[in-house]
Parts: sequence; C-alpha cells; structure tokens
Amino acid sequence: MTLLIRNGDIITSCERRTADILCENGVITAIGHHLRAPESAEVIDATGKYVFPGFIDPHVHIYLPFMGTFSKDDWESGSKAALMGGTTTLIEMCCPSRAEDPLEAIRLWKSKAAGLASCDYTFHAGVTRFDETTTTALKAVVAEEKISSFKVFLAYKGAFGIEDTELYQTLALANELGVVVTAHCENADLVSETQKKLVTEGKTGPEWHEPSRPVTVEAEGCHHLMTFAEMTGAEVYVVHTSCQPAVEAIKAARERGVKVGIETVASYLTLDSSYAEKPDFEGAKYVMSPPIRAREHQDYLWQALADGTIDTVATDHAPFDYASQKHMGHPEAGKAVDASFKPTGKPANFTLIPNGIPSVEERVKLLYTQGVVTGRIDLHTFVRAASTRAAEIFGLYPRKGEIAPGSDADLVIWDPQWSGIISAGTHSMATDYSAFEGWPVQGRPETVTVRGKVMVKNGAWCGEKGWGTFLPREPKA
Ligand code: DUC
Ligand code: ZN
Ligand code: ZN
Repeated sequence: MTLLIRNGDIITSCERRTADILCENGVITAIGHHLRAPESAEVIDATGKYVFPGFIDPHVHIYLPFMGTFSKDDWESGSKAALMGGTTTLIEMCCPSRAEDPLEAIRLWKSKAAGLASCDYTFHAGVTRFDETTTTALKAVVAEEKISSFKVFLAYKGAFGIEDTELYQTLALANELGVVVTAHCENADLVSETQKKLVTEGKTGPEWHEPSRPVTVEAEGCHHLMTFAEMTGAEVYVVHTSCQPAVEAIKAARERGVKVGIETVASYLTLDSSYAEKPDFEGAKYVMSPPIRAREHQDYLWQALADGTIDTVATDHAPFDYASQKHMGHPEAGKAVDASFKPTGKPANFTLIPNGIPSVEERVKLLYTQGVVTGRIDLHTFVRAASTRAAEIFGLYPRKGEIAPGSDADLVIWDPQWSGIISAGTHSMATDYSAFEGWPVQGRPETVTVRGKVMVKNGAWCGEKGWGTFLPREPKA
C-alpha cells in the first residue's frame, strides 16, 4: 500500500509547510518537494487543503455497562463515526464494576474491539476496587496487556467509584510502575446528598442535574486528587474538566510540582447549561457528568485551551438513545416516546438519566469551527489539543500525533472551504439523536487514512471493519 499526498499545507503542533508526503507500508517514509510517485502509488492532490496528523480522542466509552443499560455504539459504529470525523485513534475507558477483576476486564474490553474496530485503539485500565489481588492484576495489565494508564472514578460510588485508601494504593502503585492515572473528579458523597435533597423537594427534571453536581463539587474532586498525587508522586490526568474552579484547583497543584494533565471535552466548549433546561424532557439529551456549565465557564475553558493550560480536548463519548435510554429518567417514568422504550412504572428522576453525550464524530469539526474559524485558537493549538498532546501523555508519540518520517501514516486531509450541517439523519453514530442537531460546521475531513489505508474519501466511508489495531504502550521509565 503506497500513497502519495501531493502539495498539502501540512500542519503539526508546531510546524507548517507545504510539501508532499509519501506513505509506504503503513508509515510515512518521506516528506519533501516533488517526491516521485512509486509505480503502484495512489496519488491524492491536497492542493489548497490542510494535512493534519490523525486526531486522537483519549477519552471515549464504546462498550459501557452503565446506569442500568449499555451505551449504544459498538466498535463497528463507534470507530467508523470516529474516522468520519477525522479521529484515527481512540483511547477507551475500560470500566469494570467493583465486582470485576481489572485484568479480566481489560481482556473483555479488548475482545469487544478486536475484529470490529476500523481505527487504532488502546485503553485506560479501570481500577474500581483495590484489594489483595489488585497489585498482581495491575502489574499484568501493564506488562502483559501493554496498557500504561489507569482510570479511577471519585464519583459514582457503589458502581465505579473508589474509596480514599484504594485511591492511595492505586496512585502509589502507578507511581512505582510509571503509569499515568486518569481520573473523574467529583466528590461522590456531595453529589448523592445533593441529589437526595433535590429529589425530595420535587426537583426531578433534567435541569436539576447540573445543580446536583455544581462546580464546587468538581473543584473539590480535583483538589482531592491533587492532594493524593502530591503525596504519592504519581502522574495524573484529570478527565473532562468543565469549569474554572476545577481548572484552577489543578493549576494550583501544578505550581506545587504535581505532574498533571488537563482534559476538557468538546461538549463543554460548545454547549451551556441552558440546553439541559430545554422543555419536554429534551434537556435529557444534554445530561452528562460533570454537567454542562454556564456560559462563563465555557469562555474560561477556551482561554485556558489557547494559553496551553488545558492539554487535550476529548469527548467522553458515551452514547445513549434519547427515546429508549435517556427516558429511563423521565419523571413520569412510564412516558414512552416510541415502542423501544420499556416503561418501568416506577417514579423516576434526573438521577436515572444515563449520563453521556454522543460526540466522537463531531469533536474535531466543532473544535475547528468554534475554535479555529472564530480565532479563539490557532491551527497548532488545534492539532496539539486534538492529537499530539494525547499521544505524548499516553505513550503513543511519535508513532501517533505527528507527521514525520517513521510515524504511522494516519493523516487527515482537511477541506477548510467545505460547510455543512450536523444531523442525526446523516451521522454514523448509533444514537437516535445528535446533541448538535442543525448546527453549522465549517471544514471537514475530506480524506482520512489509518496506517496508509484510505478509510474516508471525499467525505464518504470507504473503510474496512477490523482494520484497526490495538496499540501496545509501555510505561514511562
Ligand atoms: N460521564 C458521563 O457523562 N458519561 C460516562 C461516564 C462519565 O463519567
Ligand atoms: Zn467521567
Ligand atoms: Zn468518561
């Protein structure tokens, strides 16, 4: 498989040049002017287009047993949607229940992707309890399963959430092994007490989700994790930061020497809390945790992204159907919007709405349209946040996140002139709705390659199910 991309405007996290890119046997072999096309090569003219390194989403859920249901995508639909949006590598959160063993869980999560994934992938290994078996299991996760990041939840106690002693043990082990610990930071007890209070007061609609886990609850979670990271020396990465107080708590820890990466997600940069207030239960489409915040936090996040405080923009893609799944939390509990919904007959409330917003397909287009086109971020920051930093933090660089000889030929030829509209009617995700229905987007991934194979051409799918490969990662020295 030989591919020559001619005359593209190559944009990486720190460089810009117009040149040809030659890809042979899955990797980039030359970058230069007037490269000779080998006889068998497919040649693509990228004149007037950008060429970006394949984008990386470091936080997705594809297989997710959660809140009494399962997320809607499988690896076939999820990875196809990712590629249609320009994302060539996914890092999925492996989220076992407290009853499951982390090593068995990684093997199960890997089996869900194998044969179905069309993009490349790896996992963060969920640590949802820590007992006398855990050290051995996690050492095998790292050494045998080639995973070099863990995931912990300070929220969702009773499901994924861990206790402080377990958090300490996980971070201490991670530090010993050279593994990064990613963390969902919200104080679980404050969330459950506030949920109880609101529901008792009859505040049961989706608009009460945000007040049940306000910014202070997230900031406390971040500060909490920072204290444990400082005490253990572990490198950490806070997933889906949604607001100014959370980012500030982490920044303060950075100043104390804590090694910490900061992620936000496309939904926080583009939606605000008014969406969860939409009438007739439509707000449920916008329920995720931490919640979508007031507009002022969005402005702060864009600024923090532009100045480099925020490392990455992910999605926390967690897709649930509106009709059959989000309605599990409808206050009238029996209200069926279509035949696929099975009413429970029991009173429900916002705490039962499966948390998550499908967005793996839209992340890059939203970031480009609302970030680059508006001038909030430059092209290099765009590439860094949507690709390169994730590769650096999670041990994939320079194989991924870079355009250089030796890097995988994961390339996105981007047409900046294209404009279109987001719609569930045309998306590749499996959900019955889009949180961004009708939104205009400027620019699109016209051609997308994974290790030199063209998966998207002229914006249309031409990929191959199962082409994606697991990416082994080594811990840091
Ligand atoms: N938050 C979500 O909104 N969905 C999945 C898990 C999470 O932490
Ligand atoms: Zn989370
Ligand atoms: Zn998540």
